[in-house]
This record gives sequence, structure tokens and C-alpha cells, in this order.
Amino acid sequence: MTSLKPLLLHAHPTAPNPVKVAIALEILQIPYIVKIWEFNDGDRKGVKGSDFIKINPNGRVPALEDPNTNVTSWESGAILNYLKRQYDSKNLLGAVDSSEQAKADLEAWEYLLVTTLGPFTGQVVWFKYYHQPKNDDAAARYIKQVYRVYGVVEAQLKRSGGDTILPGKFTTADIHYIPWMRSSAYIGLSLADYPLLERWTKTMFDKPEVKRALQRIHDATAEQEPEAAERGLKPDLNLMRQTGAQEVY
Ligand SMILES: N[C@@H](CCC(=O)N[C@@H](CS)C(=O)NCC(=O)O)C(=O)O
Repeated sequence: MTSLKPLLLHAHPTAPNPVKVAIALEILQIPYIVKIWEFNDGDRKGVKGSDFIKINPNGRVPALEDPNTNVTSWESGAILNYLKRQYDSKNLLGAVDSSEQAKADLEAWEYLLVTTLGPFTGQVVWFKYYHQPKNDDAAARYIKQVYRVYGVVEAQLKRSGGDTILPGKFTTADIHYIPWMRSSAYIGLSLADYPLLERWTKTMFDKPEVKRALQRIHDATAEQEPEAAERGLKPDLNLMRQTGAQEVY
């Protein structure tokens, strides 16, 4: 893989979804560069600005540009699928076997995160930290939904043996959940009632590839957006309000 030109990963200092792509790139040992964007509509640096909209018309990170194939991809699920098709000949990230059931299972767990747990968690962040006036009912509704899905994943970890979401093999399903479980700590949700999920989360964050992925985004942030690097995961409420940002995740 060393003869590859580095891929360009479009990311954000704290956003979960780009972390998935960095983890996949680390596992596949694909060289990459990280470009950090802001959540606003500034032309040069904002995800809703003119430069980024040319890369992803939906104005959200992640996006990935691959100079080796001239492919541009956006939506984390689509990007991970692209990386698997293009670069995962050893099946480091794909389904546990080649059966149709294994493929269907992998997609089901991925879609549950992409359509449900990720957006619900994002809404918890929004209603806990950003929404004005405060709306505790909305926050409570999404917290309840997030806990409900934690229960669904907990039961799956019991069935799978607990080390990975699908039995016996690390897959892109694990990658999809990793950064969102990091967000759960940040929004103060407890995993006390979900011991297998808590153990899985710790195991995933101990993986060298996950550590390296987070470090790469942190380093790129420190270089390109030093103030954001200093803030860490804490949201910059003033900046969000000044820029009129409506969405976080
Ligand atoms: N379904 C998309 C979601 C992408 C997404 O929501 N990205 C967030 C960061 S994790 C974002 O860019 N938010 C900025 C905004 O909406 O302005 C994916 O999985 O890639």
C-alpha cells in the first residue's frame, strides 16, 4: 500500500463520523491526510461553504478524496463501503463470512447506527448543549431512545460473545459504533446497565488503530485549528451561536 498517493479525509475537530473513516484507513494501512473543517457556512473553511459543498453537496463531514482512483465519496457508510471494495482484499473489515446472511447482518448493524443510534445521539448533544430555549422534554426523549438502542446492542454483544458486534470478527459494524460510544461519555450517558457494551467500548478504544485515528485528527486540528484542539471535546457554544449553526452531528 506504500506506493499509494495519500487519500484526503475531510474531518472536524470533534465530529464522530470522520473518525470512522480514519479508523478504516489505519486498519487498511492506507496513507492519508486530514483536512479540518468548521461547522459553519464560511466559504473557505465551513462545511456549508462553497468550497466544501463542491466535495459533498450535503455539507457534512466526512468526505474522502482518493487521488489514486479520482473517486470522491461522502456519507460515512458509503465511504467505508468504497474502502472495502477498493482496498480490503484481505477482508479485514467485511462480513464474517461470504454467506448472504452474514452480509445482511453486517448491513443491519451498520444501518442501525447510521439511521438511528448516530442521529439520536446527535439530537441528545443538540438538546443538552445547544438548543435555545432549553427543552428538557426533547432531550429526555432522545436520551430514552439512545438507551433503548444501547439495550439492543447489549443483547447483540451477548449473542456474539462480546468482543465484536458480529460474532468472531471485527467489521465495519464495529467501526460505525466506535466514535458514537465516545460521544456517549461526552454527553454524560451511563453504561452501567450495559456491561458488555461498556467492555466492548473500552476494548475498541484500546486498539492501536483507533488511538492512531483519533491522534491523527487531533494533530491535524492542532495544526489547522489550534483553538479547537485546546477546547477538546467541549462544544464552543459562543461560536455555534455566532455562526447560527443549527446542527452539530
Ligand atoms: N449520515 C452522515 C452524517 C454526517 C454528519 O452528520 N456529519 C456531521 C459531523 S459528525 C456534520 O458534518 N455536521 C455539521 C453540520 O451539519 O453542519 C454520515 O454518516 O456521514
